[in-house]
Amino acid sequence: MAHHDERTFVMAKPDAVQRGLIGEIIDRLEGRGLKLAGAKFMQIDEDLAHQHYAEHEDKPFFDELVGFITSGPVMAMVWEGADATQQVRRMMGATDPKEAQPGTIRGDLGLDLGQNVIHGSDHEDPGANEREIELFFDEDELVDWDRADEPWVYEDVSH
Ligand code: D4T
Repeated sequence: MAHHDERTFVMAKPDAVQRGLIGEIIDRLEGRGLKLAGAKFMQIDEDLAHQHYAEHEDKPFFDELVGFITSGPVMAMVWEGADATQQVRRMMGATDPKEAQPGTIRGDLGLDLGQNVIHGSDHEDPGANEREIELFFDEDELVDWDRADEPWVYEDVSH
């Protein structure tokens, strides 16, 4: 099962929460066959926002970014599955929803770069998924379980 247990950090951003899109986001990831390993409905404070977006500290949009991500509650989640990090990024679509393909989460649900619905760990940044999970979750907040339909998602899991 080892190759099915990659974990990635996903967040329904404040715009998604305010627009009632938490369920739709979960629905898409769950329907794909990914497994929810942790979830936390929470308010991000200034300090956590700075840590999460540390790589953007010098960018002109940094203050706006921190203001947005702390502007209301978010749904922080950990999802698990084969190639989970890259597959979630593909499902999210391009960073700017105006450029994101129809069929992707941002391409179907957003129109503005500054309010782009969802965050997922960058698969091109090695270790980003584990770093972000650690930033938002204690290990004992993550649940290790088997989804009943795993044999129907992965052909090498026996029935
Ligand atoms: P996140 O990190 O939110 O999942 O988005 P991406 O990984 O797809 O994109 P990113 O790190 O390059 O950007 C982080 C975040 O900043 C916002 N943003 C970005 C912005 O408001 N103005 C900008 O010019 C850019 C490039 C959108 C996502």
